[in-house]
Amino acid sequence: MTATQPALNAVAGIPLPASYGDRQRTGLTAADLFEGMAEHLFFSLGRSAIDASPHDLYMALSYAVRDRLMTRHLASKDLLRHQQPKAVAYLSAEFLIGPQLANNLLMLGLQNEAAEALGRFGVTDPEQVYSVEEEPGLGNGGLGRLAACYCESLASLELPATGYGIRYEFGIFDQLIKGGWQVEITDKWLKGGWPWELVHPTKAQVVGFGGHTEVWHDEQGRYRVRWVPSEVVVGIPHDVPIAGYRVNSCGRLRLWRAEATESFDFHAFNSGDYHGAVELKVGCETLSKVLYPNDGTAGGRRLRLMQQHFFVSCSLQDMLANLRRRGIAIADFPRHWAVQLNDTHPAIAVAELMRLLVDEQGLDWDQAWAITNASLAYTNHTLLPEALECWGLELFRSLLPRHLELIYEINARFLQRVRLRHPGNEQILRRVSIIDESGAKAVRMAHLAVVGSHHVNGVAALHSELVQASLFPEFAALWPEKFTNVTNGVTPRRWVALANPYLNALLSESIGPNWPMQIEALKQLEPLQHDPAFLEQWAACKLASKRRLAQMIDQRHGLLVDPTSLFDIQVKRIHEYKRQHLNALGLIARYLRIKAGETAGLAPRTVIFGGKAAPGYAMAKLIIRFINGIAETINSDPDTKGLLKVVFLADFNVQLAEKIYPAADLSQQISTAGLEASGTGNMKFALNGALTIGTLDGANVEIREHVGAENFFLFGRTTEQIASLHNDGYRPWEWVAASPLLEQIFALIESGHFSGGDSELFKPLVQNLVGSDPYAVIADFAAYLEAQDRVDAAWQQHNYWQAMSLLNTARCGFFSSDRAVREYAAHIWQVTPARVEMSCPI
Ligand code: NBG
Repeated sequence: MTATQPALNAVAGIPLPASYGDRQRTGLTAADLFEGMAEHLFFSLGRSAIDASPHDLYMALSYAVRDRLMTRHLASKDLLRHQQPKAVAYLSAEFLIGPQLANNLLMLGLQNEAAEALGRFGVTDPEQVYSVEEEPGLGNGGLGRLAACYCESLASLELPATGYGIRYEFGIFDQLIKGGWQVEITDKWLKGGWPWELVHPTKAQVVGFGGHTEVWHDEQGRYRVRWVPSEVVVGIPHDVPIAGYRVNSCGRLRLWRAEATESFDFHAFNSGDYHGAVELKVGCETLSKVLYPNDGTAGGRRLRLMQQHFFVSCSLQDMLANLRRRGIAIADFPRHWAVQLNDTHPAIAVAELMRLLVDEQGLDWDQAWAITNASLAYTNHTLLPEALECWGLELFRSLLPRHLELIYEINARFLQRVRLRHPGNEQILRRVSIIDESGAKAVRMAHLAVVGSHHVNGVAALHSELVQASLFPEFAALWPEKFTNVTNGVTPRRWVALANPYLNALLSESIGPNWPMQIEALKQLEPLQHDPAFLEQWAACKLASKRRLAQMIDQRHGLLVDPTSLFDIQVKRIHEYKRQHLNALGLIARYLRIKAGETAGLAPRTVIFGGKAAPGYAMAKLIIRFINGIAETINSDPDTKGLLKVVFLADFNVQLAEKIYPAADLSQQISTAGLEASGTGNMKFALNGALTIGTLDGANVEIREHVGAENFFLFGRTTEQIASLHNDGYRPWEWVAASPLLEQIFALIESGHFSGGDSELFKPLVQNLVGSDPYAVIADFAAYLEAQDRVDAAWQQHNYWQAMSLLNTARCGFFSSDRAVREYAAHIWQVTPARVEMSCPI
């Protein structure tokens, strides 16, 4: 061991403290990493190098990388302590952070060194080691992945931040496809050990539930309320360091795990009740057991509300404790913490922060409200009514009696304001009230979030307009300055530099290696659209990604696909509004055309689907079965050979996504206009050079504006047209009767052609489409086919397609999460970068 450190790492440009640790722990050469791995294999894992499995090597390398993050992690903490900059607290019930090892190597600039170190253990392809990592599936889809991209950008931009969430023991289920159906398997992501977290039992927080409230009077005779919960749970923080791209600082994810206060009830045990003795412990600990699927069902509602209060309370108490430790006055809370509520899941923060300030800290109401309001901001991620959380009053009262009292008070004061503005207008009061009294009484969490926050934003320009115009019109009229937009973004590090090594190499060579942090540099690609030699290189990158995906499809599904065919991809959660079934009907139309021999002008295609359906969402699961039925028929029909293949890739997750986005020629973003808040997959595809076939929905609108209408395949009704379609009495069966093609398609489905002769199987789907079609699949069908014809025609002109592809990448820098996070920082959070220039203390 040596005590000396290189003052500056040649690879990443990161200075390290000379006095700190040893080479195996902090050195950044391949030899240092190798030694670090060897040390961890031996001392941390108890393995000898001779019989180390890929998993052992993964663990050893991960520990070695984590060591290198530790200096940055501690330096960042130190900076917070001494410089006291304002920091972001990003509260989110979901964080879909994906595999950590390869990403952290990229962030630290250690990819080549790690490959070399692994080589010395006999590993020829590092991917063999990276791919054994179990990713923490602590999210359902876009919302959780967005939170992860934002944490990464915050770290890369050196904006001090903590992502606060829940350490679910079981994340989103693993998806198998059996007999064409989705089968859900428990996600045991922790089973092999997860090396990326640091447990801090001394920073535990206690959270109450149930019980009652009591009134008392303090020494000054002031009226005070105390909550006496009937149950308490302990939250133990598990910290995941979030590396920034080639910087000295490090962000942090703080995930709470629930534990019983007394892990064992000795009284019950002594009386012979062993089961009873552990029951409470088991009950409390189910709190952080499992991530809820976003299916909007009543199941587990109580537990879900408990989860929300649990992580919000732990996090707010943690922030207060942090101020206390640093000697900062409570009144300065908003100057030190910008608390962002990621959708309504953490909206209970409005009441909990009030409770902590009024009941526990003894602040008066107005002061507490000013602090709460100046600290919290809320992002809305959906307009779908089923996803706007409401909690039945009785459930709420039984779990959070004090919070309900506070919400009543907040509501009374708010409604008084509205009353003054709209004298005598009871209707408005009913519409905006935090308590919904239209049916069984319920707490509207979105209203609570809007009232308690200083800013409310939607996640794409169109979505933010709709948030103001249709979701919260009365609130927007009352507080126009509160409402704003921040269009989503995705990190170009994970989604291009890491996921697409071919494109990364080409970009670094043509526009310079700094493009991942200077995304505007992508614009420099534009003139290259006229350079045929460059377009060949561009096409070669795409082909390499397609080959890689084709190999994966073969390995996973035993299906051979042609990498030179057009890869036409739709990957996202399965939901009717996202209209995977529109894509599926389009496939049947294409199939019929092939069967009729009308193949002139058709581009050979591989159509790929991926995505999970919520376990309780029967129609979404039937759509998966439908796609698989179509795939089986088409793939086994010799007439389709060389023209069409259909693949449903099981278990879409971050790891798989990294292989999929770079391989797409065409990205399907075909939701019913007005229903997709933003979409972020659409951005990942476009940044990787896929062309979009899409509706004017969510961020598609802005993608089209950026890449140019001529480089985007637009189709379908606008939000207004969809609204008038329904207002005018939409009768899809008449549309079907008027279209020989649709009639033929439905007849074929009903004949059992895609279900082994079973004419019943898809009936619910057919009836839904022909009988009501709430998502206007039938109404947009002809336009969709016409747009697909334009795709076929464009594909025939190789260079024209490649130039369009290049322009998609060149013009999508706007969709970097760095831009989005900078907007939040400047307009909502008022936070500025805090640079770690030098060493951290030992
Ligand atoms: C989702 C929207 C997407 C959006 C992501 C991230 C929820 C509730 N909403 O359109 O459906 O891209 O949030 O903002 O998951």
